[in-house]
Parts: sequence; C-alpha cells; structure tokens
Amino acid sequence: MRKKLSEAIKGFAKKEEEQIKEEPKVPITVQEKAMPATPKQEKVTDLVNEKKEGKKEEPVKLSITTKIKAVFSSSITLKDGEIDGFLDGMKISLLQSDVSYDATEYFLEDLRQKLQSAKIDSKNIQHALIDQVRTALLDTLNKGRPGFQIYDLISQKIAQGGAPVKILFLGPNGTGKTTTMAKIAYALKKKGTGSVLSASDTFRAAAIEQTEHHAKSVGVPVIKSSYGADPASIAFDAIAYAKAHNIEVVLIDTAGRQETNRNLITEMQKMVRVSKPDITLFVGESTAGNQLTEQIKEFSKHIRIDGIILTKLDCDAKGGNAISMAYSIGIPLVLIGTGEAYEALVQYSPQLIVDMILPNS
Ligand SMILES: Nc1nc2c(ncn2[C@@H]2O[C@H](COP(=O)(O)OP(=O)(O)OP(=O)(O)O)[C@@H](O)[C@H]2O)c(=O)[nH]1
Ligand SMILES: [Mg+2]
Repeated sequence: MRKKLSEAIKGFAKKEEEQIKEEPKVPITVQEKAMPATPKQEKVTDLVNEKKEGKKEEPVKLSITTKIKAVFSSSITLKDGEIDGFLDGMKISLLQSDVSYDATEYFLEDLRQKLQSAKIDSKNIQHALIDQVRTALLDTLNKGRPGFQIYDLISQKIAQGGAPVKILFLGPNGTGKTTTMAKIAYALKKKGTGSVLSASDTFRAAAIEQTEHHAKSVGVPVIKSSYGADPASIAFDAIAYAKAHNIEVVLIDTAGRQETNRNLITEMQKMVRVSKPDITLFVGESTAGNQLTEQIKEFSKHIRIDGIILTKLDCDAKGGNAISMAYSIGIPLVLIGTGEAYEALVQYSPQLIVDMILPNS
C-alpha cells in the first residue's frame, strides 16, 4: 500500500516539479517507528531505486495554466480537474490495497476538500501532497471507533476488584490466536501482572503442546486437558485455578474456526456462556484481504467482540486492512501483530498506521 500511495503521489507530483524548476529531488524515505523492517518497506526502497534508474514516470496531470502560475508563484492551488485526476489514482491504489470502499470514499472526499483549499508549495509538490494525504488519512482513521488500551483496561478491572480478568481469543484458523495470547501473557508478565493460559483448543492435537510450549517459554502456568476434551470446561478450570492462586488474568485460547461453521460457532457461544469473558478479542490476519471485514461482521452477529487484533502486518504488502478495520467495522482495533517474536505486538493508534503507510515529508 505504501508503494501504491507513493506511486500515486509521486507520479502526480514529480514530473511537475521537474518541469517547473530543476532542483534536487527529495527521495521518499521510510519512517521507522514502532514497526520492524517489513516487506512493504523493501518495496518502497525498490520504488525509490526504480526512480533513480529513471524508469517510467506517470503522465503529467497539471494543466498548462497551473504550471505557468507555478513558475511565477511560490504556491499554487490545484484546479478541480487536476484534483480529480489525482484522486482517481489514489482511489485505485487504495482499493487495490484492501482499503474498504466506504473508508476509501470518506478519505477521498476529505482529501478533496483539503486539496481544494490548500496552497501547494510549487517547488515541492510531492511533499505538499504527502502532507495533505497524511492529514486526510489521520482524519479517516480518527473517524472510526477509537481503539482502547488493553493493558490499562485490564489494570482498571483488577483495581475494581474484577480479578481474574478473563480474555477470550477467537477467530479463523491460523491467524495467530495462540501466539498473540502468549505475547499478551509475556507483556503482562513484564508489567508484573500474572496470567494463566487456558489450552482450550482441543480440536487440533498439536495445539495443546503449542500452548504448553508458549507457557513454558513465557513462564506462566497452563491449564490443559486432552485432545477432544470440552474446551469450555478447560476454561472453567483455568478460571478456578486463577481464583485459587490469585492470578489476575486468564487468557483463553480457542480453536480456529470459520464464521460459516455453525457447529463451531455454537460451541464458541457455549464457551462464552461458561467462561463469561470480560474481554473478547477477535484475532484476524491482515493478509486475509477483503474477506477479513466480512469474517468479523459474521462472527460478531453471534458473539460479542470487544476488540480486534490485526496480526501479520509485517507480512502484508498491501496493508490497507488496518484502515478498513479502523474505519469500517465499528469495533475498536486494539493491537497490531508485527512479527513472530513475543515482543512483536504493538498498541494500535491512527498515527502508527499513518507512519507505516506514508513516507516522511
Ligand atoms: N509474521 C508474523 N507471524 C505471526 C504473527 N502472529 C502469529 N504469527 C505466526 O502465525 C502462525 C500461526 O499462529 P498461531 O498462533 O498458531 O495461530 P492460531 O490462530 O492459534 O492457529 P489455529 O489455532 O490453528 O487456528 C505461527 O507461525 C505464528 O508464529 C505476526 O504478527 N506476524
Ligand atoms: Mg491456535
């Protein structure tokens, strides 16, 4: 997505700058904040290299009158036709990057209004456009449901006498539920908060060993039973264990399931009835593309979902799902998975997503 947006912005801006005035070009640089190096960033580097090698540029889109004005003035105002051309390019980039249609529409309208009133620095059109896109992107993300600070919420509940705080992880197969649960146990431990893992995925034989392995690595207890056992009763036992040992948090794993599998959804409803989770977290992988939005909507028809954890953003070359999640779902985005290591889980914020997507100006 970063690549597509960069292409849309640079294609529009770069040739104009070259024609208006010969000046050194500022390469797109990638801002590194909380995210580790990702394939996306490599692609942006490729993009910059491509430009250096003088490969194909997009056609000029500024009108001749705007170009002439730019020669004599330090700033220009884009005409409606020029803005339309720019927005058309952005729209294709966003939709191809898995940004949902409604989020795309909101963003483009917001950006249109900004561009109509913007004074664009004629010597640095590219950076001026990036600034406008950044603000519109932030506006779009801020328009969605605000995320919440999960660790603050857990602390609050504990302070209010709500221990053990029960957190249930659910979602489709292989999205990172078990790993994310272990990452949260790890983060809680670092904050001095105890947790116990409930190995309630009894559907897949290796899942119990996987959870045990994580429990051992992180250094937290695990409650388990045998393959095929009732997952709800394991959660029940884990809660009883936490109460008996004054452990503040119970992290309940579940087997991966598709939203279309009625039996497994009914089983999940039973787990919710028995364990009465304080927080239910949907774990979805960014790489799932557009179907992720549908999966969450379908799950949430049957089970209350309090927050979304978007995993594998480090593997997602498109990255637009974060915008779709934040804007379109109506459920707060809480955490972002950025790798396989226990530390690779970061708090969602609109600024984090913008920094991941857009180059520095
Ligand atoms: N790169 C990357 N890999 C991740 C991330 N989160 C999880 N994984 C990997 O994804 C794979 C599946 O993770 P699991 O935690 O087993 O997924 P699950 O949802 O529990 O899978 P099931 O229980 O089979 O439904 C593992 O190899 C994890 O290491 C992430 O944020 N980034
Ligand atoms: Mg699992």
